[in-house]
Amino acid sequence: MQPKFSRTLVTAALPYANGPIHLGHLAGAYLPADIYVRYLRLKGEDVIFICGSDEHGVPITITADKEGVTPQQIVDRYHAMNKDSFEKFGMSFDNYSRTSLPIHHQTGQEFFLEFYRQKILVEKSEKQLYCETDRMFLADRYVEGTCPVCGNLEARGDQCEKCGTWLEQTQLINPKCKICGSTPIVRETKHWYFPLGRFQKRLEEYVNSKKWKENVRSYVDSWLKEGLEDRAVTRDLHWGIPVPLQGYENKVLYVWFEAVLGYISSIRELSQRKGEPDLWKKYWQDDATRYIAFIGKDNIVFHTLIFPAMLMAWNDGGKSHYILPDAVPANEFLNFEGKKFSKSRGWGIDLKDFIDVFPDEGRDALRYALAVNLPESRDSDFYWKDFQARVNNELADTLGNFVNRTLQFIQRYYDGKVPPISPDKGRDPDLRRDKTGDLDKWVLDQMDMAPKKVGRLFDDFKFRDGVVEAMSLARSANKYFNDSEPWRTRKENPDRCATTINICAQLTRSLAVLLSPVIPFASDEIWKMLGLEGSASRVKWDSAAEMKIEAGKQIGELKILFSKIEDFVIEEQIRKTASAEVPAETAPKAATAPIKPQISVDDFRKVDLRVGKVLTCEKVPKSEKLLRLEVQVGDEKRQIVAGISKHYKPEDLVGKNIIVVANLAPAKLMGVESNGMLLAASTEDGKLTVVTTAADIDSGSIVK
Ligand code: B3M
Ligand code: ZN
Repeated sequence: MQPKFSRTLVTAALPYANGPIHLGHLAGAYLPADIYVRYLRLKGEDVIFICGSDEHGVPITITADKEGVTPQQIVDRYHAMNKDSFEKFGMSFDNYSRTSLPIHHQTGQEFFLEFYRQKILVEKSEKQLYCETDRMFLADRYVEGTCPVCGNLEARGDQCEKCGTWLEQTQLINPKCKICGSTPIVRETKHWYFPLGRFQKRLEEYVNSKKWKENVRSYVDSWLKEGLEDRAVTRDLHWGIPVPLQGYENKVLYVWFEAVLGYISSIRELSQRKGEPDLWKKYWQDDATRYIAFIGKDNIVFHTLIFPAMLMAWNDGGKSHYILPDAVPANEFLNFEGKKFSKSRGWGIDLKDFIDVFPDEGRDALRYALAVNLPESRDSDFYWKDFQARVNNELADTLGNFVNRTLQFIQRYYDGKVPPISPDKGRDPDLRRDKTGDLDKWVLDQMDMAPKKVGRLFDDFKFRDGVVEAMSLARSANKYFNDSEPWRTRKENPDRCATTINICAQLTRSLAVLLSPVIPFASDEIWKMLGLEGSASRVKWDSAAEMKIEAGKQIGELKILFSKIEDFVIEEQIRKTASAEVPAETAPKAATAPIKPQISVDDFRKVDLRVGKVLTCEKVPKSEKLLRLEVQVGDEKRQIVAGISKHYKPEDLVGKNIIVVANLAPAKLMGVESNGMLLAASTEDGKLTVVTTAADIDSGSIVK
């Protein structure tokens, strides 16, 4: 199918340069992107692969504060480390840039000023927490306090991780500055907002005009259904791209506004390095280019709604015209040994540590084990035992074994030269087996179909299935070798044997091409062992269907492609993983949260606790944690939102007498007003029960 595009721009999410890249990152965006780009290059397509470090934002400054160094030192360390890890694992970027570069600052400011010139930005003043000790406005992650919904003492300024409530930092009870621990004051501050809501209609048309993966489309639809709200594009931070406006000297562009523009600045940087300063326009400003953005699921809204809206807004200005993403094949999450990766809890393994344990062929081994288990439509899991099985049973015993038997046979019995095919005389006298050479035909038909079948799956971003399809040719090749019994025909029917081994050499080459997007290093090893020039990743994809190896071809030096992973090696990794985090069942019983500072009875009397009868209860749309209750409190009816849907089915709460904090200031949670708070008891390890009256009593009764 001829693509209607003449070139493809592929980007992969810019990872924050505040920590090492781990397996989950590879599986989330980078490996699928690299497999796809390598495949397109094999198809002879004009493709450019762009990425870089995301070096601004609060994740960076928090890490810097924690280590007592500057943000620049953090990003310098992790940019270099991650660039090196990506290179080691064969991420074949055409450019891996970084957003602290001047060229990115210029790009971010250019877009901001264009929107400012168009007068589409909205300036809003808002209340924000300001720390007088650190003399700075506190970004959400710099604030911690009690969640007004579930009482979690460590709720962050933007969200309570315990009940999932999205918060305004001024809603936190008893907020604390996370840098110095002091109590911040509320101060007015001004920020510029991008009017995302104004693009809702056009974004709906854009979304409806593209093909999305199921997991992406449902997420986007829920955001559109909720209604798009204005998005802040400036922040009170010192680290980032300065806002190029008078009176905004102490503010920077919001990281999520400028990071996506890193895909543009990265190509501009590459263009300058190549001495073709306008090269980037061929990719970003030409409708003949198809743009595909590979990301993890937590970046979907930024790449399917916010970035397209920004590009639409730029295009409205008429200065030039950017293309929009044609596809955003976001993956779900990869878990590690059954749990989420967690840097803070040391749960997972970084690429740089992995390569220390599994050097050389470990790179392909990991690429392969992740590729056949990518979280393409749902979260998936990396288990050490599964990794060992994939390497030992598939890479070593299936692929490696076939390649080795074929080449060993050529070396030992044909003086290292690929023997000729003799179709007429090369028939097996035992026609029962081979009346029309159907054993050869059987395997050659599969070889003929393989690039089409695997290619179709890769075209649809179904990399797992594509790799499985390529490996099924390796399984058929092994069956062909076994059933042809060259060790027997070598004596009884040398022409037959020669035909078999020639076909096996062709299959070996075909597998090297089909698998080179996934295991590029091993594919090149096979290429070298076949005595072929160049690289398996630089030939034509469709040539995997052809018998390209000439009879008489001298093969190269042989080596074992994949050595098996011993049990003790894996057991050691499992032990290290287990010790990284004491399993909950053996952890010392979580001590209850420390008792808060003493208060007087007068303080307590300020809180008005009442009995409330639950009349109705339902889930809050788009939230995994919130329930909306209608509660009778005396003669008034109230709406209360609570982060307890993980613990209760709505119908179980109807009719219950709960305890309500009746004089708490109303709060808006996920867009739903909560007029009061219900009391619930919870433990550190996540158990929760709602407090109710032991016997029936009138609603509105005072609790003291
Ligand atoms: N750095 C979030 C992340 O690392 C963000 C991605 C930016 S892509 C422009 O997941
Ligand atoms: Zn909470």
